Amino acid sequence: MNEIDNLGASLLADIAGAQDEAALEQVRIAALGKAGSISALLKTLGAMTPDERKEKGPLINGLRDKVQGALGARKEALGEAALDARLASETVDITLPVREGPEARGRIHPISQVIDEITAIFGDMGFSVAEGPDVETDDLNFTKLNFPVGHPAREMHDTFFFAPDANGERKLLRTHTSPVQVRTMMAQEPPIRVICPGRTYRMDSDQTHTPMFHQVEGLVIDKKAHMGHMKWVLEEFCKAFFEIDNVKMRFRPSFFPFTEPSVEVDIQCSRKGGEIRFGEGEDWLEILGCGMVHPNVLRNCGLDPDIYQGFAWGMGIDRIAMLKYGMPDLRPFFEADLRWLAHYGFRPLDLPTLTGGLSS
Ligand code: 2NL
Repeated sequence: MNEIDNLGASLLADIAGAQDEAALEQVRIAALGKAGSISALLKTLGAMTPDERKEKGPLINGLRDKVQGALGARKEALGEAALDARLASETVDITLPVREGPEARGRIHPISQVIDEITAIFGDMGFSVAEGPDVETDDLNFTKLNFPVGHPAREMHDTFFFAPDANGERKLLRTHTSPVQVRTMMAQEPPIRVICPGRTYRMDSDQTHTPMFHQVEGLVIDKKAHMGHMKWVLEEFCKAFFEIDNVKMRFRPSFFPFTEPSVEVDIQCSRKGGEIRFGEGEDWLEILGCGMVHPNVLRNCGLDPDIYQGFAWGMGIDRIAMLKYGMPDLRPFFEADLRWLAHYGFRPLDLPTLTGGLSS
């Protein structure tokens, strides 16, 4: 055996004996590194005679290739063995429940949830959603809606008015979302099908009233929209919202300045053991007010009452949220108590849809 064969045999033995990648790297450096044994052999080629080089060159280069190949193969084998060992030691228990990420831990406030539910229901009937400012003009909040001078809502002690501006105009916090519907009628041609959810304000505060609360109003304007359509729309809404197949509804004559005729609507319910259930029983619960849009309101909004007619309704979101989800007190709605929200809030990824279930 010559020197080259000896070196080869010893390096191959070292490679086979390396037990991990670090040990293998040491063998590689000792052979092929700057001061390695094969590198030293390669350097001797330069000083050889051409005949000598012709003989030794292929042997030395062959040795280098063989060692490089063996190093590569051993490295791959060690990598696979390391992975096998890791797989054997790190088992995953797939029966453990998945821990929630931060995006799943937040909660949707019941008011937002109920607005999303109402939007899903009326969206399915072809309604769009309109929003408007909380700070309104007296004209849009009252005058265009046929409120007479001296109506109680126009009293200083019932509504939050701002100080008069340079023109003497007093802005106010809207007392209902009707001004959004007024804006809609003034801005677009019928047919109109729109719902307007949002914050509203009245100077009122006790167990069942907060100065800021939420309303959703709806408006339909067309050439032949009539009270039969209104009853159907409201009945379909109540069934979908309270997630019941049938519900009796009672339409009682009432009065609003902006509708004629005006109606208050009750839905059938049972009150047993302090629990209220809809679509069964002999009791009634008032749920909303509605009516045919007053001709004066149509005219004030630039629509000809001899061509167009329609219906509108309004209801309190906070109130129907309390009724649907059995929340006894209105005040925690606006106290930002995370314990309350953890109990009554909704999961952010469970968006209400008619097909997927509104509140599942
Ligand atoms: C209630 C009653 C109601 C309306 C709101 C309305 C809006 C326009 C024209 C005519 Cl632009 N009407 N809205 C109509 C009837 C009743 O609300 O008890 N809300 C809590």
